[in-house]
Amino acid sequence: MKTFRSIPFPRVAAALAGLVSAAVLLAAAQLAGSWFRAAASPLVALGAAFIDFTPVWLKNFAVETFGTADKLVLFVAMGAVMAVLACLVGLLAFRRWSRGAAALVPLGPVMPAAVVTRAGAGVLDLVPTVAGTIAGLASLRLLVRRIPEGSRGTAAGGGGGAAVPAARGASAPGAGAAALPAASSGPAASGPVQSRRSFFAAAGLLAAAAVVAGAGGTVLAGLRRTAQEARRMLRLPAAATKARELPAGVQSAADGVVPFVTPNADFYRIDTALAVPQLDPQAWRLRVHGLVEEEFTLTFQDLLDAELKESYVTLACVSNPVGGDLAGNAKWLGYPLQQVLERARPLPGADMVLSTSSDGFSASTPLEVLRDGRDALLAIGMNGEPLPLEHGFPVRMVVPGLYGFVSATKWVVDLEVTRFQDRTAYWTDRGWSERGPIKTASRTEVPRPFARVPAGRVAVGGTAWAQRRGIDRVQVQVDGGPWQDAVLAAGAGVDTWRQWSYTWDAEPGSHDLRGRAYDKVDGLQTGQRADPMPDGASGWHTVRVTVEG
Ligand SMILES: Nc1nc2c(c(=O)[nH]1)N[C@H]1C(S)=C(S)[C@@H](COP(=O)(O)O)O[C@H]1N2
Ligand SMILES: [Mo]
Repeated sequence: MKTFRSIPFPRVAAALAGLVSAAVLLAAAQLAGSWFRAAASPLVALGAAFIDFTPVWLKNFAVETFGTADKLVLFVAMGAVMAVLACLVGLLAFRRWSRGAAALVPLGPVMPAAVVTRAGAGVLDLVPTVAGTIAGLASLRLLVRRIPEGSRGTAAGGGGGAAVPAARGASAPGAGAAALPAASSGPAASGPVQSRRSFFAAAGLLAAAAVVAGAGGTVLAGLRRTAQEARRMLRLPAAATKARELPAGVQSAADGVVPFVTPNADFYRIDTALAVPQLDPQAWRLRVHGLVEEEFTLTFQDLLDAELKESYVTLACVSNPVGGDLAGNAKWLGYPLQQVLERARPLPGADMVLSTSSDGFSASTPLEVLRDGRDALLAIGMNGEPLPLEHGFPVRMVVPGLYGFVSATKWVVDLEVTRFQDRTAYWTDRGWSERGPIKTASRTEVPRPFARVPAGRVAVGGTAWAQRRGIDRVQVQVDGGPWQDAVLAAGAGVDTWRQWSYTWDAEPGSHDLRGRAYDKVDGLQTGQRADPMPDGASGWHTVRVTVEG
């Protein structure tokens, strides 16, 4: 408390002025941005740039540690850093206006840079940033001027022991508001106390305005979400080729194993998009070009009119650690990419298709994979519904057998037929592999890690996958003992995962349950531990449980 009271009022006020002005800046930008596109909101653009420029190790750490909450963590961290910077800007501006202004404007150069470097940005995208910066500067000026003049030199005099006459003359900042009315009620109330009042009134007013503008901008942006509306109105056509009916018994016999078909709402989501791209299907175009005999453009209506195919395909993320949950199985409806390529007729020498999304993400998919007859789709439907916005509405790629980062481009708008030696994709530029076939994996879902279970018969179960090859066998081992075959649930084709169960006669104590899968082509999955970086994790999943006596 003592140290707090000894912070002179002008400094507290200056920091507050910076903080409030930063809020004004962002709120004004948000409001202006809501008139344009979501990508133009400076906060989002800043976050997106943050993501693009974060070192790979930190990004991996964030995904591994916070999973799907990684974006929330990013926003909170960004907020904290910005709050500190804003306070410093206020202090600077109080000392010398020009320096503070110059320090605020980087939220100038940085934000426009962030906005402009987003793929698909135009000059109009600068309007929100410029508007926000002007509002922020005005607010800063207004507030800094209301800080009592006499104390200006003091704030500049850094040392804690420096005298602070003007501030000390009135009550200390920690003394509470109760002291203020009495002191300022007299007719001669033109001293520091009145200045304080006037400062706080202005700061309060500006802060309130920022809240209103920010909230208003957010609501407005919401109203402009035509994508959500278009999705609601969309009726999917029937598939010309339906998915094979799922056989009975695809679900593991063990209770607690994930559903065989992942509901859309539970499907893992991984992408670099802070604001979910809002694409209007009416305006959507897919440009097909590059090393092809025929370049052309597809509209959404072209897809609706085409012969569509339905297929169960299990997606997996390359960042999924052994035993992790970044995998999901859905019934996709879409237009075969093979047809797209047949029309385009790739030229000799082409060996890759670079797919790019509306927000600049890109993936490099081997050309032959898209032509070998597997159900590689331009998907528009997921489990009988139009794609959810966060899963790529209106169109995404789904390619069985490849990790999402090299194949599953959401909000896809561009396909370039090219060569691996000529072009690289988003994650390849960040140290990940240029190719990404999915590795055979098995994960034990029940019992959960560190569960306590009663002795006796314990149901063990999980899910295994080896897209394109198919799961052949799963085995379980207790405490390094002999490997036992698990019971496989029914399979639904080589591109979907396969569940399993095993009844364990559990004796009291602490035990390690290890599982491993065989696929139909390469046999036993490798037990060699590997991190997700650069081309997917490997190793046998082990779960430690306690059996109670
Ligand atoms: N536009 C875009 N598409 C993308 C990504 C992305 O960051 N942006 N991430 C890819 C990755 S790494 C994965 S694992 C899958 C995840 O798809 P899902 O979010 O629908 O599960 O999307 C892929 N498609
Ligand atoms: Mo991924």
